[in-house]
Amino acid sequence: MRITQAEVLVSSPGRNFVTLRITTDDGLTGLGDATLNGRELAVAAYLSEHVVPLLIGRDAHQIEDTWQYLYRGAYWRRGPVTMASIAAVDTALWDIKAKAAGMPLYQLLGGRSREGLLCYGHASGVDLPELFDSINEHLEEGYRAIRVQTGIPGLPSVYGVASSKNASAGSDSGTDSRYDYEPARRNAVPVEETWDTRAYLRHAPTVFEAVRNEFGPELPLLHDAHHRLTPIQAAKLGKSLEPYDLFWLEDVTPAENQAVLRRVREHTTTPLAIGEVFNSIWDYKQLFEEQLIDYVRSPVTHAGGITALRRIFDYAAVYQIKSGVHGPTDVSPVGLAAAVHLGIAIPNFGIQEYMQHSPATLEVFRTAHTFEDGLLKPGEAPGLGVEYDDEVAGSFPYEAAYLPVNRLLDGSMHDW
Ligand code: KDG
Ligand code: MG
Repeated sequence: MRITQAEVLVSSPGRNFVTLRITTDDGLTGLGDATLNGRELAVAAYLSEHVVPLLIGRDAHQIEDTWQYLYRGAYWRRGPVTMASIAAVDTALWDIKAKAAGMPLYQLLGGRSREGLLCYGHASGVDLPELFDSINEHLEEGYRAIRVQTGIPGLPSVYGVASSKNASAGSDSGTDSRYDYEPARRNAVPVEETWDTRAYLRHAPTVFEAVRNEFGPELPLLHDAHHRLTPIQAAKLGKSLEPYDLFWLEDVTPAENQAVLRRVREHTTTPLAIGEVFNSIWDYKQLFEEQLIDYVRSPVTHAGGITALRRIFDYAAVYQIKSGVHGPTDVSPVGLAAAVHLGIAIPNFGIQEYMQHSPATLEVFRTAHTFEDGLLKPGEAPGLGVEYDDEVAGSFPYEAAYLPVNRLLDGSMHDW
């Protein structure tokens, strides 16, 4: 089965997506997600200029060899642009292989290990009443685990927190107003936000205390610190949140310097999740071998595809570390479907992030996976179970959009 065509599809239904579609000589097609939020066109160019020409004529069944060819053959290994490109090829080839077998992809990955994937949703509020409303809405929708982010007194806005319910931001682009902080604003340059770590460290424990008082001890709660703390600040936060029994605390430090996580671990038993900006198994080596984290955040889209992420999960399992795959709306429905098929099969599944895609996105990407009673299920369609509608996509052209950047109150740039 030879590859005859590979198309790079860029569309913006609610937000920007880069999708690779591979076609074979027997007419099968496969999809892969290559979306890199705020840097989408770099991946599109890498694919169309440097990868697509190498794919034509290759045996679509040789997934591992193609992965090695693109990884080792580039000479310039790793990096988000390269690994998102390889991920898209790898995912599309798994989609094709499963369609050729007439099976949903998870069957080729070893079959079902569970009925569905426990998911967490993004609850947020500028203050406690709005946060509680948001948690209640998520619980009514079936979510059984909740990420909690709130406004911080003194700061005009905080990333990860929807603007006040009365605001209309987001509704014009067909996005869910609960998630109006993502997609990033469609601006020529990023929006600049301000940040005050001391105010955050004072406020966060009071929020979790209030949430536990209102919702009780059972509900799994998660929190994302978005890489903004020093090691000792991270240690302090983990310690101060211990009474509220978090499922995890995410991205406490930038984590490029992995050894600093030792300091955090020395001080707190709050479980740690890291890795949404990592792109290779090597990024996890020290974190795994010293057991410095509890959950792996990489998505299929940014870690080199199903082949590579499966390898990362197997390596993690040796250290009793579990999956906690990144699932914001900038991972496309194709990337999410890949995570669902992988998550249903692996032994060390932990939790799946599930931030729902907008209706506009789901008009372009028709998906077989479902969300029932708080669990994501892959469906039984052959392959990944995602169809891309070119006609609808044509009405959503690319628009430049950026995540915000972050400055301290004195104006200096801070970690995102
Ligand atoms: O592209 C960046 C977003 O996906 C990221 O900010 C979302 O941190 C995030 C999360 O945990 O979903
Ligand atoms: Mg995160």
